[in-house]
Amino acid sequence: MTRSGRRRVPVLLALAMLASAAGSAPALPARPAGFDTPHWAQEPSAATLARFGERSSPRAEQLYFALPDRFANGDPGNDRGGATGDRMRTGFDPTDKGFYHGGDLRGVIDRLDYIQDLGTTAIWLAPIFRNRPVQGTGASASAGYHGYWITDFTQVDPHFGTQEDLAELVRLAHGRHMKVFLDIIVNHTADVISNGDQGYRDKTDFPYRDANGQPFDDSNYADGTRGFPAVNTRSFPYPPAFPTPADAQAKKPAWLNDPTMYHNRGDSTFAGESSEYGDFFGLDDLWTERPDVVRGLTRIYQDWVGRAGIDGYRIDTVKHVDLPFWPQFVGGVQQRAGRDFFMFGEVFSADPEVDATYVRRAAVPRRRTAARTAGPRA
Ligand SMILES: [Ca+2]
Ligand SMILES: [Ca+2]
Ligand SMILES: [Ca+2]
Repeated sequence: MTRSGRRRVPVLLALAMLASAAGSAPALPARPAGFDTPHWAQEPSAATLARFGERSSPRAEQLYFALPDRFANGDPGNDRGGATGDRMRTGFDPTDKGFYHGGDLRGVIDRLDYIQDLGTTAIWLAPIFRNRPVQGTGASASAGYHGYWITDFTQVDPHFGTQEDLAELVRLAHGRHMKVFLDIIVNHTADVISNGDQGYRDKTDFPYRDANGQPFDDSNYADGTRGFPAVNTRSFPYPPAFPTPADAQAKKPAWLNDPTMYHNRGDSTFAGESSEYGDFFGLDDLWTERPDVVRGLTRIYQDWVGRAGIDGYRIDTVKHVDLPFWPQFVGGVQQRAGRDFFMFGEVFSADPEVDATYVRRAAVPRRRTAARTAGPRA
């Protein structure tokens, strides 16, 4: 996800790297079963990490990133996503780069020859889950054509087609020995909740409060081993609210409509604590330290493994989620999908030490087959 919902070229970190010792880092939840043992005796230098990242493998994938809305329009019948009315309702306006242009999964299916001829071995689909069609008003209005403003995590967005279209795409790609990865988001949902944001409010000056009004530090519970305090809408620095009654039912699964499942601290300044706790330009930032949120998100993406037959996930905005979330999430998805289910993620940074943290300490898996040829084993 990028600012204002418009994509810049992301710095992508393939998390399919090897793990190292956590060193003196704070305790994290247990790594999923089978996670690799350390390969470095001590913390590797930035130069060592960078050299490792440059290695290539004959078994590496060549990914093609497809933004379905902008790739090809295979079915003009779904251009308005089943809605009627003007572009503020349908999101469709091919004359405006901030709105839907009509591309869909059928368009990707129809052009698999083209994609494969580029040398592609794996297709990375931008998020295909149902989005809020339009956010903002007036000149700042823009549509969810990019897919990063999800309201319903259980459905394919009707602008892009159906779950059957997705399954067909996966089946046909597999028939050509190409894999399909879905782009997923756990950091935030669409911007539905409003909280009177007047700037980020930090945990020191505005601690969370339990249902009895006692302050507590949520990070003490993030590894999932302790019961999370009872909270209510008065627990937050900004009391969350729904602008309309319809907004209170806008999301699926239903637990996402509980406003206490979000951080509610105002917009991120993209620095310090707010990088993990702040809203990404108003996008409702999930309380990923909370066990109910960890379980709910894990369940969502466990379910998609079975529904679509996909090969893995590309994970958005990894850097904006607390580290203890990841081993729990990864372990849960792999429990459903198997240990070879591949995941990689976006960490918007050019610093290899920052990037590597998410591989080495967050326990996002590598693929064993690739590591046999690419790993820095002595
Ligand atoms: Ca279409
Ligand atoms: Ca976050
Ligand atoms: Ca919001």
